[in-house]
Amino acid sequence: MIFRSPRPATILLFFSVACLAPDLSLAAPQAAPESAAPVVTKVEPPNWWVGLTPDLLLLVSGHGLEAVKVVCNLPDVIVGRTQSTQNGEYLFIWLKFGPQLRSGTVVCRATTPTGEASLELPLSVRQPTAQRFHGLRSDDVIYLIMPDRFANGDPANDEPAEFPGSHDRAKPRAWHGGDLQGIRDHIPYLKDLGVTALWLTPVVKNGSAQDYHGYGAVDLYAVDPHLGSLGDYQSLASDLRRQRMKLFFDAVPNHVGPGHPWVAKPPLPDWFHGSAGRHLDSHSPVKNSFYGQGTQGEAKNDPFEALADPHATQAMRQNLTDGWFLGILPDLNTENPTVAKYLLQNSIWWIETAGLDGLRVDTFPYVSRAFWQQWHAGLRRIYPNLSTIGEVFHPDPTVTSFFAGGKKGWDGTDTGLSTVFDFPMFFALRDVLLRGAPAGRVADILRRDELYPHPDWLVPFFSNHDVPRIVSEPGGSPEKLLSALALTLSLRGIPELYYGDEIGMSGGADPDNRRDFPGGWPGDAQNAFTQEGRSPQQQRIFAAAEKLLRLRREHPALRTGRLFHLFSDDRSYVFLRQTDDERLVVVFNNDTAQRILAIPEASTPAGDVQRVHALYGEAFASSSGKELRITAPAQSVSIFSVD
Ligand SMILES: [Ca+2]
Ligand SMILES: [Ca+2]
Repeated sequence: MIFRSPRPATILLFFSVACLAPDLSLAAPQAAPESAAPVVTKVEPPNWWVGLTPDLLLLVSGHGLEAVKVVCNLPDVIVGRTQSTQNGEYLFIWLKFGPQLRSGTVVCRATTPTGEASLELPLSVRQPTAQRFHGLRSDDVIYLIMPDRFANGDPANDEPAEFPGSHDRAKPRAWHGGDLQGIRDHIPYLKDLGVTALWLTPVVKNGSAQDYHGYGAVDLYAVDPHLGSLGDYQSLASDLRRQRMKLFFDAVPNHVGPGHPWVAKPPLPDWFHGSAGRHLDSHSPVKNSFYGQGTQGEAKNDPFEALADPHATQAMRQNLTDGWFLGILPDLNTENPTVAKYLLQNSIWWIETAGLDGLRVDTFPYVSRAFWQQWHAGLRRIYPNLSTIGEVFHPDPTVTSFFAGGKKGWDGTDTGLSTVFDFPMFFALRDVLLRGAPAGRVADILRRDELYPHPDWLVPFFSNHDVPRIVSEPGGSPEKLLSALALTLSLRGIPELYYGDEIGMSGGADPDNRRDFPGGWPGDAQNAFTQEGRSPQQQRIFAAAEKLLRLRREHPALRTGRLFHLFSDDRSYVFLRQTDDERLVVVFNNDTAQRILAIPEASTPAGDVQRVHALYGEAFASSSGKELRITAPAQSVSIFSVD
């Protein structure tokens, strides 16, 4: 998660609202009299599965939980040890499962000096796994949705009773009413468009009237009531599965929201890095010019250089990994084994509950690499094919590749992460298209692919929920958007698109880049989910996106072909994708005028061309036998097959 350049007033408002918002679902119990009988208000995780893990850590909330003895009713559920904390407001129970464990409800009784409390843990048989937990493949295209802003399928949940005043479509930082049902209703639209995997920003319960974005969790085991129920989330997942589409969950092990009940009462004294009153700020002292880099360019990034740098001191890294994000978001102490176990179980619970195919992992560099290694090992023991995609918001491939799994870094640690978003390509595309950087910058990013164990798994993109829409950036235009779209869908990797870019939605910096999809709300003046509802401009962009996605499905070279540079300079970049069966040439002209290119074929995979066949775009190309002659319109991308 990134909050781009928030104004101080915004932070203050966010902070104060979040802190003041009561969490009614888990109202902190009032201090109980010494003699009061123990009470259980919550058990995390709320349920589990037979045969999934050999043991389980329960975090029980309530009061008077000064257990002296905990006994469970099933012989194959063994209480290993227990720990009562916060004057009996939490009770940790370490359970071990025997080999004969069967489904059913475990009932455990905690005896305390003042009485007895019982808690239940339903254990179920796992759903068949064959159609679940598939992970990403090269034929996938990811579509990012902010559920509050996509479609309102259920107006009844727009303003849940426990969040009065939270819904107002006129306010860009309020909840707008989009929900999981709205996404379910538009699966046919997404299927027809040609995307195959949905990444939703966090659906977990958030605590403040401004947390429509989902990154301020107050309950890691609940769906936010604005979005629907856990059942709605499971239904969305199974609807997608029926369409052979995939679902990615946005995991945030780095932090919770300021309104989480843990902040006032941590389950352990070192549950967080620091406390609400005393903590580091994620803002690092290496920002700006430590490495001799200026702050030129519009796009900003976080200073992760120190993490990838074997010569950096602990002091240079500590703010990043242990600081509270922006000084606001409570940073979980992922070095504490109990916290780490809680977070691993939480991820397993969501994956198992919904049959997820993968996780998009927020603020990846802000968590210690040792944690990631352990977390991934725990996930892969159960889900060997699951994909994880890390957010490493940085333009330098030497930094982003440091966090990709499959190799050890200077610290001897392999994070286990499947892949990362291709932020260096994002920065390059924006700089080339909007800020006059040489077109060859695209090739310059690609030449560093050797740094990644799996460059073919990189996730190229040109837009997401943390950056202005490309059409609304200075220098932006529908033509620049179309170039970005065509490049993202024809470069190597598994591309990601941001909802609304397929119709050229506009929007500046957060939260303006999160406008409601037109037609997602009953009574909207326009319905861009349908062809008749789209303006000619929207339809032109939509048709291009649909066609590019279809070409990607029809031509394996666009998905898995080897990529060769054919030509690159300040204004143009031409590359070839090749499989055993086909060769495709992609021509990107960033010039403001038409351009004629003559590209030598000798000693390139573009040699021996007999025929050139246009697949996409308005360029004209032919082969003389010695060179490809291409006439490329101003600001365009075109694709040819050659044989
Ligand atoms: Ca709704
Ligand atoms: Ca952290």
